[in-house]
Amino acid sequence: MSTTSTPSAGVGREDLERLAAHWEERPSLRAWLSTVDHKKIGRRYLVTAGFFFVLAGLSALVMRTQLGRPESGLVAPQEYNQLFSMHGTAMVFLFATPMLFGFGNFLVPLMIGSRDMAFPRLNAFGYWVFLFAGLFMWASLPFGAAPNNGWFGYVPLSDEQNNPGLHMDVYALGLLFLGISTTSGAINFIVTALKLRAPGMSLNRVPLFVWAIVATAFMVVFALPALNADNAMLFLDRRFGTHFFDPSHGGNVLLWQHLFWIFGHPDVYIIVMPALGIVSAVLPAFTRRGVVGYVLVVLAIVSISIISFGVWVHHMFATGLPQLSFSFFSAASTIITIPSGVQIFAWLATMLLGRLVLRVPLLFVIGFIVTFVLGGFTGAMFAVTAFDQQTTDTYFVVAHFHYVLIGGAVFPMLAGVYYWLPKITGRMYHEGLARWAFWLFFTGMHVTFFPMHLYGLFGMPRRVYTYPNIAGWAGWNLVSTIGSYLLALGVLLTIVGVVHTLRRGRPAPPDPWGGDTLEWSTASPPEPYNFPVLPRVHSLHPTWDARTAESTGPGASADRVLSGGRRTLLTSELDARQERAVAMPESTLKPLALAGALLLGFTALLLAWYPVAVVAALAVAATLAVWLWPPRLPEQEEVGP
Ligand code: HEM
Ligand SMILES: [Cu+2]
Repeated sequence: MSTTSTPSAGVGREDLERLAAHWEERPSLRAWLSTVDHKKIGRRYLVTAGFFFVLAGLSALVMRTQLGRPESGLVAPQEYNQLFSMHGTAMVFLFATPMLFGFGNFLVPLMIGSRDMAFPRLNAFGYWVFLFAGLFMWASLPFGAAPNNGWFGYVPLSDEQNNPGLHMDVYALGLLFLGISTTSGAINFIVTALKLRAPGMSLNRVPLFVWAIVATAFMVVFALPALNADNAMLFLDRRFGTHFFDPSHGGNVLLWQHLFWIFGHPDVYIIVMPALGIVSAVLPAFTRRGVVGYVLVVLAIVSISIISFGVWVHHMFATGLPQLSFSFFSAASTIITIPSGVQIFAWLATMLLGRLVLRVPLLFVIGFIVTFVLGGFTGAMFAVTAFDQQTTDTYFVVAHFHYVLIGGAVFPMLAGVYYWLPKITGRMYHEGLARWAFWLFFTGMHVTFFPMHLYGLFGMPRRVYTYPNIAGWAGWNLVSTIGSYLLALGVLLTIVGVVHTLRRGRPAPPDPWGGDTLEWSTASPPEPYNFPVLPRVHSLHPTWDARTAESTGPGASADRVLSGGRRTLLTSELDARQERAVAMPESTLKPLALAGALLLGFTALLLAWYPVAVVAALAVAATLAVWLWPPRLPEQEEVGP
């Protein structure tokens, strides 16, 4: 049953034609470069982040091939440094966060019953900046100038004396550039979720995925400035002779670590939280019931986002900070497992009380729970300072955080990919291929990373390009390497599956799984305007609620069709009472131009072409002025409450 493409009493054929005329874009190069449609931007984020994942994964395969045998000579030490640094940096900054932003961009407006994000042009800008910053960083690798001091870039190893060349300038400038994208995306999510929810979607009816995205966006807004400050100071120290991190001139080395981890620990949750939101979105469709304990899960999400700011020192237990502070941060790190546990128990209860439909998205959710819980155990072990002292900078840590990051982010993302593929592409995926991909990925993951706990405990340090032939290290390292190829095969099959879906998949109905959130009440793929009639929401599960169909079908009020322009509805923040209709922007090339001017500026800074940097700064200012010039406002369309 499609509630969207057939005209009904509330929305006539004429309305549909006008909606299409306002929102549709005829395919052309210009349209492609200037679109502000959240669905297209969301898809681009997913594809681009996926591409960076493949590059970072290939770097990992080279590392694993090098480490498969002792004293192997495949890569030189300097190359190895760049490989693990680009791998970690790209996985965290260019894959995990943008991938989740991709899901958020595609889904948040659909889930809350809106026609677009609150700031569609800012959204397009965020994508272009992400693409350019990603290319900016990856382009350094073929020149042998890629970041080479790990994803956390500690000084003094990153300073000018110890690390000449462009490596750490690429790191500092690349992350500053990228931060512009992440920040604008986060602000957009916050305003969208607060102001554009469908009438009736009061805070206690907001889907858990949207809660997770909003909490994440708040964490980004508060955490990212610390990283930006760190990188700005690093660049100034390296290029312009300041001494923020130089103790011989009154600077402080630990300042880098504090600022980095004030950002870095919340960042773990910035990566994992929306992924957990995906789990809460996927489960209802495959258990045939809502997630148990909605209010508790929301409280868990909110409290994690706050507590995560209070535990950063647990990444610094091996520094000489005062013992008392260790006790405090050790306790806080233990406490944060409680809200995480609440969510896990809510999902387990949902699965126990529901009727399981064992399709591929649910398989990935189960894979996630198994892997993530194991990663959580080892994490709790680090909260004990004495244990941490023994294992820091060994492969035990590498094992732990891959269990958390792959378990907590990649498994849920793959669940999300298969779950929403019919909605995004309008076609069904091949179940058999998908199952093979799951089993290869799951087996490969554990074969690769479980042995790392062992050789980590046997003392093998991380970030070494090779090692002597020591019993217990060599054998297990070979196992890890074989596992990483299985894992890569799983990723390859996923890509094959997506291509197969696009080429050969059967056409998907609007709601193939029986999902509960509003995106399933739109066509697959959704019309450019998302909803012919903006829905009115009466419960937490609007698609399961017959009253939603009534309020978008025959007899729906005409003031929620809004076909007189690119329009959507504004509602109040808490109880989502209808306020008024707002005009949404047309497509435009300005976001691309602004991002391009920034790319020129950052490249000029990197290569020390300072006059060009000044020109780029002027271009940025000019583009901003044109962009922000007050438009002539169209008359506002009045709507009743
Ligand atoms: C897809 C399979 C993956 C493989 C085979 C893999 C392999 C590796 C290896 C071998 C290292 C250790 C380098 C060293 O210490 O010498 C490493 C480091 C790292 N990996 Fe992965 N990884 C994978 C996926 C991921 C994902 C999905 C993420 C994050 C979302 C990630 C984040 C990191 C980080 C942050 C580091 C630390 C880099 C540093 O030491 O600064 N990895 N990985
Ligand atoms: Cu942490």
